[in-house]
Parts: sequence; structure tokens; C-alpha cells
Amino acid sequence: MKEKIRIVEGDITKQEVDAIVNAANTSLLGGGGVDGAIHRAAGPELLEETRQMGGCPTGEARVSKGYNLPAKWVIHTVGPVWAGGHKNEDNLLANCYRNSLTAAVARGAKTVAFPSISTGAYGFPLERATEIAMRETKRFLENNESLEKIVFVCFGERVLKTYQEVFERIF
Ligand code: AR6
Repeated sequence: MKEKIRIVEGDITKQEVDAIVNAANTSLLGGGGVDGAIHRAAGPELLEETRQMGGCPTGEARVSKGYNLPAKWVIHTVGPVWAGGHKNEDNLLANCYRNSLTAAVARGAKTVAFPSISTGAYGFPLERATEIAMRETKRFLENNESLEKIVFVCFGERVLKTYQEVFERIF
């Protein structure tokens, strides 16, 4: 199962995978960070589609087309805003990974790329978030054979180092 995981440094909008995951907000109307980058790279049709969705609750996922992206699908998930750790943040973040992977499988995606959900503007501690990302992904792969590759796209050296360390511990 370990061989299905890739950890790369880079820009998620460049990933040649079936589906990329977006760290969106509940409006699904775009924003900064990875969300802004995905909307810019996909083009304005993405916003036209997500506008019709009527938002998305924290922890859930919604799927759109990828438009000008190499990826066929964008899975929009909404991570929790970090509020100190006692507002169900861990479970909500785990739900993001589980629901995104479930949505990917439902569309027939075999390869999926994730950003580090909630660890930018939403302030979730990076190492804690990475452990949740890895644990949920491992659990999902143990119960689902159809996914062939999961790419964790790390934006910057610090994120990359953390993902590499946590990967060795969890997988
Ligand atoms: N490719 C991969 N990762 C990226 C990219 C990129 N092109 N750009 C940034 N990151 P954030 P959040 C990393 O803030 O914390 C938005 O405004 C970034 O360095 O994008 O879930 C939404 O609309 C960090 O490691 O997402 C929401 O309002 C990670 O992606 C809010 O931000 C997540 O940072 C969501 O906040």
C-alpha cells in the first residue's frame, strides 16, 4: 500500500492526476491559497459550476469538472478552521480526507492529489493535520483497492519535510 503514496513538492494545479482536491470554504465561491490557484488555473467555468452547488458544509466534499486543469475532476472539500483543538477539528479534517477519497472513487478516479487541507489560512497545526491525512488515507486504501496513486502535494520545504517524516511513521 505504501507504494501507492507519493509525496512531492510543487503546485497542485500542475498535477497529472484524475482528480485534485481543493481546500475550499463553505461558499465554494473561491478564495486565496490553493483555492485561488485552482480557480485561476481551471478558468472561469469552474466558478460557474461551483456557484450552482449552493455551498458545502465543513468536512464534506463536492465534485466539479477540471476545465483547463490537467485533472478531469476537482473535489472541493472544506477543512475546519483551527480553534484550539476542542471544536471537533480533528474529526472534521478526517472527514475531508475520507469524503474526498469516497467522491474520487465514485467518479472512477484512480489517481488523486491532495494539498495540505486547513494548514494555511485555517491555521491547523501542520504535523497534527499531516498525521490525520496519512491515517485516513491509509485506512481508506486498506478498504478500497480501486485507487492506484495518492499524491500529497507539498507547498514549500517545511510542508515537504513534515509529510516525509509523518509518512515514515504511519505507513
Ligand atoms: N498547490 C499546492 N498547495 C498550495 C498551493 C498550490 N498551488 N497554494 C497554496 N498551497 P490554504 P486552508 C498550500 O490557505 O488552510 C482559501 O482562501 C498552502 O501553502 O490554501 O484550508 C479558501 O477559500 C497550505 O500548505 O487552505 C478558504 O477560505 C495549504 O495549501 C481557506 O483559504 C492549504 O492552505 C482555506 O484555508
